Amino acid sequence: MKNYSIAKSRRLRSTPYTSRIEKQGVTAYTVYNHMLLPAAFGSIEDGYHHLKKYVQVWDVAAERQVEISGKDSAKLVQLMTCRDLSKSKKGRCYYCPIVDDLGNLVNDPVILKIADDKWWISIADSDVLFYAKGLASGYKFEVNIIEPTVDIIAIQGPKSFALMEEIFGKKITELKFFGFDYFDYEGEQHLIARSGWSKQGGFEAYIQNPEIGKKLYDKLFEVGNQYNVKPGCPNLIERIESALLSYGNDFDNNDNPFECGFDQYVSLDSEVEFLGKENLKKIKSEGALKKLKGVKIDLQEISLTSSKNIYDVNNVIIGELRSATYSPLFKQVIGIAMIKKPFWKNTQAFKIDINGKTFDGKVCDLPFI
Ligand code: THG
Repeated sequence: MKNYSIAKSRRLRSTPYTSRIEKQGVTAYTVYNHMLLPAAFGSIEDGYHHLKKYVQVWDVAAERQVEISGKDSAKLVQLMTCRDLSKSKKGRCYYCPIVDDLGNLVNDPVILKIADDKWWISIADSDVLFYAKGLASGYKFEVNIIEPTVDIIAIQGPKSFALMEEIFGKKITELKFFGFDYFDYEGEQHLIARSGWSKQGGFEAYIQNPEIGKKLYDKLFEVGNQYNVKPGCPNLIERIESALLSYGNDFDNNDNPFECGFDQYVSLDSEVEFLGKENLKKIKSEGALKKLKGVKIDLQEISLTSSKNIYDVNNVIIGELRSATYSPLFKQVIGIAMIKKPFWKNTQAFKIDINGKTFDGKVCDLPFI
């Protein structure tokens, strides 16, 4: 397949770290929230093995924040998510499906409760800012909605703990998963969470001062040298093996939370008010008609740029493959597919056509590991 370069412009926003990752050898970008998100530094498989063993520093500034503050901020944030946030605490992150009035998914952000009247919605790739502004206007909420200057650096991998402790001190190792606190660097306080889009452990530093951000970026490489630190990015292989879902790839606004396995984040029995609640109750009682599942295919490589139908032995379409990669762990192609009822059982065999050849596959549970 021929590859094309991406034409940069003001609209396709750079990050404070772009010049650094380009010096370090970024080889592919994707676009995320109208911003450059690195997609590869050479071989994705090499990056995968390195991420599982050492530590990587990622420019994930494209995980933009939608800041909602003011008297009605808690009401507006709750209106947008089906997860009950009534008992949420300051200093905690919450993985929250954002849904529309039909109960379909709009985004799957991490929501940070900064204060009782201030929230950061750390969004996946869709325009939550405008969704929030439209709702605030329609409901006449007293809120202020902005995209603040926040450019996240993720520090991921098993050696991230030692590296971060050296820079920020022992206190950072006491952070619980999905907790955050403030840490001093260059005379300013920085919000750092124990989170990130890998299952290899790590942190995300929400940097509000780009100049200090660049200094921290360089410092991570200076101190990280002894831990074999490398520049990296969300890794396709690692995230599929771990079943970290990607809005726009694995699911979108045509899917609801039950179809995507988000059942634990849908609080239908709570008192809280959110959009789509009645529709979600109806969908739940009727049962989902399709579900995201894992698949394993007898194939050694794949490059997926759109969804691909999969068929049973009678050539009936039973679903579509939405993300896929070769997995060094399973030594075959694995993927995430939306499978129709009643074909989503784990023994289901299927066929898929790739470049004019037919390959066999099997449906399995998510996550793979
Ligand atoms: N970090 C931050 N913002 C983000 C992402 C991130 N915004 C976009 C995107 N990633 C949002 N999607 C996800 C998906 C999964 C997780 C985080 C963000 C995740 N899930 C854990 C899991 O599945 O095990 C924990 C979920 C939980 O139980 O609460 O980490 O990565 N800042």
